[in-house]
Amino acid sequence: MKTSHIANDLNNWVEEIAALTKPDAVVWYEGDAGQREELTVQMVAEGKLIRLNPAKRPGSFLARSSPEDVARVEDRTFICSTDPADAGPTNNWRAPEDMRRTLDTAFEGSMKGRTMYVVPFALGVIDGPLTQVGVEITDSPYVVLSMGIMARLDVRIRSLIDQGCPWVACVHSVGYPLRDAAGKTRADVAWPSNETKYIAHFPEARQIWSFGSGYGGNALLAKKCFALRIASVMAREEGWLAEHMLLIRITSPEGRRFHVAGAFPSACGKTNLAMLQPTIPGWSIETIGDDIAWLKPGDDGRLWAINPEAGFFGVAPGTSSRTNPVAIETMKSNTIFTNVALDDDGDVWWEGLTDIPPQQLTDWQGHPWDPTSGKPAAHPNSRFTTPIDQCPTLADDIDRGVPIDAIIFGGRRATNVPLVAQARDWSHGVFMGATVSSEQTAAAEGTIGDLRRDPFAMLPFCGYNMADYWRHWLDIGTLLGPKAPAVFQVNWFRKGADDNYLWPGFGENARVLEWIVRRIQGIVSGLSSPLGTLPRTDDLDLNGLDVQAEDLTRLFDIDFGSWHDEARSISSFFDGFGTRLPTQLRDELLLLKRHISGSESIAHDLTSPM
Ligand code: OXD
Ligand code: MN
Repeated sequence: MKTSHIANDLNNWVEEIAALTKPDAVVWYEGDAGQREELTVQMVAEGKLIRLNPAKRPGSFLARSSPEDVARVEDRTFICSTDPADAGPTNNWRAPEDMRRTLDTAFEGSMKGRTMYVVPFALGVIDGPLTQVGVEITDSPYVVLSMGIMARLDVRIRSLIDQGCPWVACVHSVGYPLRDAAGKTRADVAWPSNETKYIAHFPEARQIWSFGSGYGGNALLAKKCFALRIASVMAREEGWLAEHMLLIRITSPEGRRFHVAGAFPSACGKTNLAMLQPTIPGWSIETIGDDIAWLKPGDDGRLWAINPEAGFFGVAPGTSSRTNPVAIETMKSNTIFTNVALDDDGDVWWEGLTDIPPQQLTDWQGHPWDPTSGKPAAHPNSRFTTPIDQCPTLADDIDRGVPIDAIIFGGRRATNVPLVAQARDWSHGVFMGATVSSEQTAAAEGTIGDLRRDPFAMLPFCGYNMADYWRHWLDIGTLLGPKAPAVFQVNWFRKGADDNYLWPGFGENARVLEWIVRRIQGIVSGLSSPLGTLPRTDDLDLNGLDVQAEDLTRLFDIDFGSWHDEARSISSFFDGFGTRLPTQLRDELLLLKRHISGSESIAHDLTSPM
């Protein structure tokens, strides 16, 4: 068998992958609760899962990964398009034939001594307007259980495929066979993985091959690999958008509903925003999704969106009943925790969950935790994997999608970027998205604190040339015309001279969302600035909020000197895309440069609300 096989017939494909990887058994896993229970019992017996105290955390488990397999591996993530230019300068490209040869060798016998699971899944509800299906083959029971939470498993998917429904073939192996070619056996370990890792995408063949890692972002192939990288390619061809965006419904005190999609780089509080509890009276927020949105122009000319996922794979540290009570409620049961600490009551803990850690803790690697060691008890990228239907703020009536009123771009910026600004128009909005940048966190590699440009929060997730992706966004805007959503940029993370955050964040971010909604309605005016339309401070509801006047000023301050540097950095970032960069984005940059070098005042009143 060769990996170049284009998957058509599901059963043949399963046989071919089994012939390549040589598992001891092949098991179909289609969401049966009894089978799930059996698998957890087996994994507990094998030391691969720890059952948490059922009185405290029913139906929940802790998994501990090997210390080398704790995050996405961007330098081992490949886009294997025929033409390297189609992968573009922001992706690692490998020639498809080279990568297939490499994978043939890596996967040869990689499942010896193991069970190969076949997991058909849907992204979106079966029969939903934007739903796609796929099949993941994996030798990791942890992946099987997690896929059962994150995607929709259903026996009907197999028949859909048999009837000709297109599907994405996803092959995953932890790369730790229990028998080698000579027949020599070795014992299993709690978290098998391989030093060598490949997360390979074949956009033209619509295939994903992942080897060597069990970590969610590398191994739950429905998520980043399919729902973003492969789906972004499908979306461009088919006229829709696959985005790294949360989705929420905001209801105003008058009972009007607004739907907002938001792109934020990894670990910028996206899950918190998706589950935000407004502090301002009369407003409510319902959750639709916390990580990925698929959006498509509808028959009515508006942009409609779904969350293709069925669960949350959230970062645990920092999540508490103060920062995100909804997430805490959601993960009370039926949750798989990975790399968090364990208390002596059989429950979980992580930094930030409580101010004072419990007396006795076992750290994420299974050792007694010494609070004076300076090491965290939970890994900074430790996770909870939990079903979305346990979320108390989950919106109902969303299976057919929701019409999007606003798109928000955010990043983690200590300086320069104001608390909120509205794009002048769609092109300016695409420019805002294309220039999103964030200080690094633990979800990806890189030096923590470094600034990285993360256009549309899609830098590690766009399956094709980023410049073509921007063009696609511009084209979608042209198609939507006046029905296009309004576009905003936000930054909850701006700091003052004393290094403290200027804005309280969390539930108080509803005050910014309120302004956004009032802008959409056209009932508040703004101040035009080189960075877009800023709020007049009088229009922000700051009742009951302890923000000093000078901090408020700093939140919207535009330092022309820093913006000269920022424009230079954007310019060199854009240069990397050569002639594929859409001219509209070059024009936006020129406009920015002109605005910041002009003698105009920083902000001036807009006479009319819009
Ligand atoms: C995630 C990420 O895990 O964006 O959602 O890295
Ligand atoms: Mn994400």
